[in-house]
Amino acid sequence: MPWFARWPCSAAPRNPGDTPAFAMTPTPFPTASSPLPRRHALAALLAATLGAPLSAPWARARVDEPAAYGRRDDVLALAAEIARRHALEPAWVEAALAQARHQPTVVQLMQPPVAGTAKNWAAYRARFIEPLRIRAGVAFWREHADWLAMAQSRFGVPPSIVVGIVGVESIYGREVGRWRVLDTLATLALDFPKTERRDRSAFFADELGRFLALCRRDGTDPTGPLGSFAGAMGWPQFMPSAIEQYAVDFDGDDRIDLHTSPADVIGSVAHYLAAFDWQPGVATHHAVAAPVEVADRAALLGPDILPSFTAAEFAARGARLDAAGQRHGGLLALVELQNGDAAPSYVAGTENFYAITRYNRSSYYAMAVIELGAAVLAVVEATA
Ligand SMILES: [Ca+2]
Repeated sequence: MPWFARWPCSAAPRNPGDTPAFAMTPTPFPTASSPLPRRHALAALLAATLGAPLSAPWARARVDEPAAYGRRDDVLALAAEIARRHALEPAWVEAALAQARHQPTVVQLMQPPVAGTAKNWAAYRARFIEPLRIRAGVAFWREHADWLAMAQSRFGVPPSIVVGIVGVESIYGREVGRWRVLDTLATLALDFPKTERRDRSAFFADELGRFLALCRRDGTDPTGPLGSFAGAMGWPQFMPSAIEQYAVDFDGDDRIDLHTSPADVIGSVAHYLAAFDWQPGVATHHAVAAPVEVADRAALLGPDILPSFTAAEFAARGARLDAAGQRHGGLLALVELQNGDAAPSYVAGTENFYAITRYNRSSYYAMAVIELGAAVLAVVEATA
């Protein structure tokens, strides 16, 4: 999916100093990623994610005025660091990075949004909750219903959420990105458009190292794999770190394939959410009328999307939850979705709303995932 919505996300780090989550990309907002604990060391990783199944898009790699990085001093220094960190042969890493090409368009895409750009949930929603994507989602659901059910059984994540994520990320594999991952990650590691408050070059340097390590292990030519302008790959648009930690071989063919195995895609997305504490059976959000008093509203909006208040605390601040929300046993977040010059929309996000934002740190993203999944489910149920 094209990166059209470039306003900053309204997501809050779980902890101060947290860097962003990662499966990013064609996802609407530039999210960074965090050095999260490695819960799973997976074998045979990119067997297909970076391997043969990517062959189709190979020849169509997008290139804008390419200029190979070659053997610049900073390139050599980065190569040495990556080789050391991942126990790779320095000469192999240097040779790989020497082939990386600076992509000016990628740098432009990473520029921060223009100050004052109004967020608009209604416009954002319309890009994702639309007939083409819903139809594709219905077809995906029907074709892979068994894997979706198995993922729910194994990880507790309902089909509608998995279907929503894969739809928003890549329209079920139709838009997986056409940039050489080597180029985009090298460009963002070496030439990130830095500002005083924003420099994610270290994040991309880390992803570049993980990408090269995966290529080396699987015998993949680093110039082969394609992805988004931010380096995310496959139907679920996983960054290299996410592939390392959360991708799973769900169909049991001994390789992980996020490009041609819908089963692996479904299992990997569900596993990702489960790893971020998805609570089976808990709603993603509840309807709420925000407090009328400005101070009360500001207090509830303070922690942003991090669930921080009980239903009773919502009530005490004058927020009116629906009946199910009033019975919610966990914590809630008052999520504000701006609508340009019109009045904002509000929902009470649960722990599961927050879990979706670990995929992409944006409440707008999470809401689009939820609503797309719900729209697809409605059609699936109505036409069963
Ligand atoms: Ca597999």
